[in-house]
Amino acid sequence: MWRLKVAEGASSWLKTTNNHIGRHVWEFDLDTGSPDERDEVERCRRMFHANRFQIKHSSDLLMRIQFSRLNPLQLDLPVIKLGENEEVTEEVVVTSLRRAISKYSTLQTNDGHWAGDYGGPLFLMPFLIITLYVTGALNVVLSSEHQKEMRRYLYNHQNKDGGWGLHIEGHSTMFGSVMSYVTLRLFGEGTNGGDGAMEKARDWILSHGSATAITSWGKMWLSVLGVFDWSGNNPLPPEIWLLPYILPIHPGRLWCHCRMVYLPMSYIYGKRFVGKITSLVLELREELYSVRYDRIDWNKARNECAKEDLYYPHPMLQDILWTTLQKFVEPILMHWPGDKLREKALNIASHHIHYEDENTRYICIGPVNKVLNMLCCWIEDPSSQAFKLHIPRIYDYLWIAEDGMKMQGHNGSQLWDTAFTVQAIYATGLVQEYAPTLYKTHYFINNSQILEDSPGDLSSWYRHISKGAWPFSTADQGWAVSDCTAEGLKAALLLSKLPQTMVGPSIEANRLYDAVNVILSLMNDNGGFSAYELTRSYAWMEMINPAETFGGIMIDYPCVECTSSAIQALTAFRKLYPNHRGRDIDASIRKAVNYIESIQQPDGSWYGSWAVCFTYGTWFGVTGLIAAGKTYENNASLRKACAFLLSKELPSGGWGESYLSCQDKVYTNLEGNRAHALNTGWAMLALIDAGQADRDPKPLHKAAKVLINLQMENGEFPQQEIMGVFSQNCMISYSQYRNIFPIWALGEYRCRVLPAHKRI
Ligand code: LAN
Repeated sequence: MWRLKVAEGASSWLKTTNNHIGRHVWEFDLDTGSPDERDEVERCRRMFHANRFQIKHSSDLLMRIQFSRLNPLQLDLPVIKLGENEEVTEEVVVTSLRRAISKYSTLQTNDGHWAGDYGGPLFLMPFLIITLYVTGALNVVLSSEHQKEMRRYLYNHQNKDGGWGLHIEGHSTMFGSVMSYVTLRLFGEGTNGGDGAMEKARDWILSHGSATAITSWGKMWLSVLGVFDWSGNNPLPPEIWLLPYILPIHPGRLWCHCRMVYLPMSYIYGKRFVGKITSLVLELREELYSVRYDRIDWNKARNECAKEDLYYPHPMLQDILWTTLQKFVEPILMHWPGDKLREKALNIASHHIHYEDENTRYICIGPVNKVLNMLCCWIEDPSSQAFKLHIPRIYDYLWIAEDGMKMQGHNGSQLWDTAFTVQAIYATGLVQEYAPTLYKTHYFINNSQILEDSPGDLSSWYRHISKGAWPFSTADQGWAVSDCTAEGLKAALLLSKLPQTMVGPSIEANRLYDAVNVILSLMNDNGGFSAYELTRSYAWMEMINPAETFGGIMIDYPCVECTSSAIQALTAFRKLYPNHRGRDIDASIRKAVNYIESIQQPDGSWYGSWAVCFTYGTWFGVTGLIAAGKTYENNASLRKACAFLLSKELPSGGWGESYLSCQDKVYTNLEGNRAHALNTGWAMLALIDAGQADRDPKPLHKAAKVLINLQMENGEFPQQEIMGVFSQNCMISYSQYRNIFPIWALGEYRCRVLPAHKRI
């Protein structure tokens, strides 16, 4: 049976700053699990498979089965379903909340966080598998059980038309299809495997332009594998790292994710690395194209891209740039004496790669640079320590659910979910009852703060300060994020208001000051906050964004979420510590408020960058302004925002926003106008904060009823459509949200709407 292990790391190859707090890893153990338990797991797998075209999101049932055996829950509370004419009463809400929080508490890990599926994108596992294949480590790193579950995952997420999407809910794309097909082949599937699934996949690929039409990231990975010629790639010269920092295109000025992904890519490109040409590689060369491999026009292939994949079409400028580099610059850098410069550039790239590896304890900033860096370490020296140190951290990214094993978009969302959970439980007014849960969250938050800056001269590594920040996942991952710091700080401050006998010792003031320092340091001149660093270059850099499937990746853009979180954290801090940097804080809040108002859409909404989309963004816009002391009565932005949200409420009383909202930047309901618990929760939280209860509580009553009726028999809320997003076009799972936001919204409803209702 698969078992989730938490806060463990037995290998001497694993480095940690905090005893692995926050780390969760699945291990296969033949000897564990009763026959009952195994049957239950099998049943869940069969159910997922049978419904896979209707329900694409798994519900983390393997983890739930494990936890329900570990922490059985006997609840003597009635399951409530409200009829059309029934009112939501205090008793109903409290019962629903108790059922929800009690169940959710049983899913908490011993170190105080919530583990869960952070999958969604379908291109990540193929990157890993190609890396493992070319380094010869596939069967060393992944047991046959791992591989079986990964195959299951791939087949489960194949679309009806035979292709695969960019993410689990997306339409088929060349990128998703070729990468998944190749991965299945590397796992040993035959061309006619999977009951016709492989043939269908190949048909999809060949009838949509074949693998020459894959996106640039796909081209790069296929080249590594040896099934695409490097000359069919647009240049990624590592020499860009030798340019002076003053230039806006210097990589040190890019969004850290973009920088960290293109860094190892440029190393691999500079080396034109190709894995061993095996017989399987030769077969793939035949399978992926409609013409013979040696007849492919690679120069033409450089700029080909299937229309299904094209989210961000290259402007002409890019074509000119790449062609110039390809025709005139690369030939110089490939031969003496130009190759001396290449060597120097590769050396510098290698330094930056090792710096990133070491300072994330080989987890890296994300899944893409994790495997790229690992590959670079191997290319540099197959028997290197660095490569070996990468291996145990692969498992930090793998997650198994009833749909199979996947590579996640991050090594988890531990801190983020825990910080929200604290606020959600706090909002319900039931903190006394859930003190043990809060105690553990406190321990986790306390032990997940980043206590040091990255080593060395920060500016020469293009790093911002991180001492006092909170990360998105774990302290070992170590990258500071502005809003994770803000939400971490908010949670720490709330917990510090509760008796220490109940929730454990508070975090010392000095460490909170450090967090405030990080937040203040991250405000841009325009008052906006971006995610990881200050915005270091210009939006026009997007013109040279080479990734056809992703938008807005070149620089760290300020966004409403991060700015609002910063305001909320700073105002909460100012209340408790009025004497610490009061003037800086006031000035910062004032500017941040202006920024938020300036980016409001004409219809009153805000556009969220990290979840779907207008309900999420508007929740942040509203809560930011309210925290800064604005009110519905004195602030036109808030009035417009409320009108916007109310205009999108469905006849049923909920909200349900499709992921298409992100792609198209136009508010789009879910198919069939279904309500989604998350959009409903966000809209409720915004409206309640903006005083809707005092004006007209009816829309809130209806919304609360929708949430209560969505609640399942076991107390949890259902996993509905995928709601997280990044780079405008790729969806990502936030598996704890399904409980966090309904709890939070019903909590606020209980404490702020029902009493107001009595007053009216
Ligand atoms: C995340 C996850 C968390 C997210 C929030 C904290 C929710 C947000 O408010 C700020 C941005 C941040 C930290 C974020 C940035 C982009 C990430 C890291 C991700 C969405 C998780 C995966 C994604 C990463 C870029 C995926 C790799 C793909 C590339 C296109 C480089």
